[in-house]
Amino acid sequence: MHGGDLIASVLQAQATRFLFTLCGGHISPILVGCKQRGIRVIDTRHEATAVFAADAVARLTGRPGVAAVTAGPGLTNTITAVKNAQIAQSPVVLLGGAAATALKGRGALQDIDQMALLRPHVKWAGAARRVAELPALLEQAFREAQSGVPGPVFLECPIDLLYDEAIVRQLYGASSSGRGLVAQATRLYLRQHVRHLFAGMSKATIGGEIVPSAPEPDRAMIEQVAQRLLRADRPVLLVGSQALLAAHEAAEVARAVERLGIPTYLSGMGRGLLGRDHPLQMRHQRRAALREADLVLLAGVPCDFRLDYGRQISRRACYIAANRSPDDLKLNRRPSIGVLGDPGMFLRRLANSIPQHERWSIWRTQLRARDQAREDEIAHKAHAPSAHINPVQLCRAIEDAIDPSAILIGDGGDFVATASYTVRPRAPLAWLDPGAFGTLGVGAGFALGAKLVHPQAEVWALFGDGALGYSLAEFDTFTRHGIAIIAVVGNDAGWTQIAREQIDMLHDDVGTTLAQTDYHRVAEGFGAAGLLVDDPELVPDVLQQARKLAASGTPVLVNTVLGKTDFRKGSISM
Ligand SMILES: Cc1ncc(C[n+]2csc(CCOP(=O)(O)OP(=O)(O)O)c2C)c(N)n1
Ligand SMILES: [Mg+2]
Repeated sequence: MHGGDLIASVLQAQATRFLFTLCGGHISPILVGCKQRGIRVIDTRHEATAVFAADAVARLTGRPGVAAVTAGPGLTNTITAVKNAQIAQSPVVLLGGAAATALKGRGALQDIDQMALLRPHVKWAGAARRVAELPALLEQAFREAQSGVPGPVFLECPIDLLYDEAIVRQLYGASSSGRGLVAQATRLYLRQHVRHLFAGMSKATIGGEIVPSAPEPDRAMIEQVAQRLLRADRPVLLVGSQALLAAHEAAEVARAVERLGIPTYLSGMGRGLLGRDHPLQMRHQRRAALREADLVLLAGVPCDFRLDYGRQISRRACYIAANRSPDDLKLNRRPSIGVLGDPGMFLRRLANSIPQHERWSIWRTQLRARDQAREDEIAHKAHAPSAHINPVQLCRAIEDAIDPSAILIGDGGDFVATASYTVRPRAPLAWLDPGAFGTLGVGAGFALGAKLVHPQAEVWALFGDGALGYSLAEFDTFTRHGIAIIAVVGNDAGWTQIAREQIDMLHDDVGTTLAQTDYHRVAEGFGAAGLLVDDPELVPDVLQQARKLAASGTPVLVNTVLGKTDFRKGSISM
């Protein structure tokens, strides 16, 4: 076994099913080793896509997703996706190739200080310097990625640790031919160096699957929360991504939220937790609900910009937070009760510690009425006249078209924000967006990861035309690997979310306009199916056609020509 095989064996022991990559000479043995062990190697057209895909696998399975990229530019290309995973607290294991150990700092191809590059963006970074270390370091990477507050990790794997000893000897021997004293000394040094690289191989062992247990919330504190909750008249619950980290327990978290009976808002990976229509779930007017609530419970949601840095919660309210991160627990605002631990587990235990009883029905009815009023307003907006397709109307057509199995992915500005208010995820973990980093460009990678994890599901990637630019070349990946996703592009010929504010405030659209490009034809060029729709009347039929094509195994891009609306007017995030 060479180092590439060792890595592949560890991945196999960790039940890794997919390795996302873009090839490079530095990592070839990892790719070949993985293929030989039945791990599906998916080669993408950009390293960021590989990491985004690994991130999606992690979010949907609750186990680390894995990507391997080559040294130097391969790694620098991943940074945005790695940072996105860090901010989203997603356990991604990134393997990076590197220059040969003896050639570091000597001008070798693509040799840069990779550890310094990655360290600020990962939870843990390790560099292997001997072949025998590879299994233990990779196992540590898996442990670190998942424990406590999960996040991406990085393991640097120099090329001379990945090939077998004979090849490495040859590699070093070949670079030191000559008879002089210096050449002989170099050869001796290198021989020693190679011996060191391969020392201790007999002791290298491969351990079993690592599944760290979730950090447990304190029982006494849960009891305290329960007592406080029972005294509340107008409680509101927010459930965010962190409550869904244990993906296989999503259904139990959903049952707990139902049992609690608190009016609930869902965000991030929490969206879809209660299915398409649940009387407890509110979708609109969250700000007003938070202002009026006398108790606010944040389960895996930090008080960041999305909650106006905590200012949305009334000063008079009892504010309770459950979070794995001690920093997020008191970010911008100290909770009345802060419970450190897994928020999903917290909700489950809390639900078991309050007696079943119908509560808060007047409050719930009040919020429900307001929610419905906003729904009616949106329905009204869908009928506003528009030169092309009205985005609200399109999103409502998507809402009508998608299958119960659908997984939705959002990558874009205004169009995706509109979709997030109108298209309802059908089940837990059926909506993926970048998270708090707001990264454009996640779409193709997320769709790739989602379709691989759930091959039977309909995967709908909703793209702004601007955001699509980052993902377009991956239609090649979808075609080559038979990843039959459905992409719907809201083509408003511009970076509208930015243009809207820029024009209003600075009276200039410079840098924010795009062309009404034939993206469907680009997808066709890559071997996918492309559909164009400009007529609102035809939208439902075209979406059905897209579903049929995808069901028959063809990836599809639906290019929808959008008109203007004022649906998103006034919304801005800072
Ligand atoms: C990587 C990255 N670059 C730039 C931005 C800033 N940004 C936020 S929304 C947006 C516009 C998105 O345009 P599009 O995808 O076409 O969606 P639209 O708003 O037009 O519906 C931009 C450029 C970002 N969030 N991420
Ligand atoms: Mg746009």
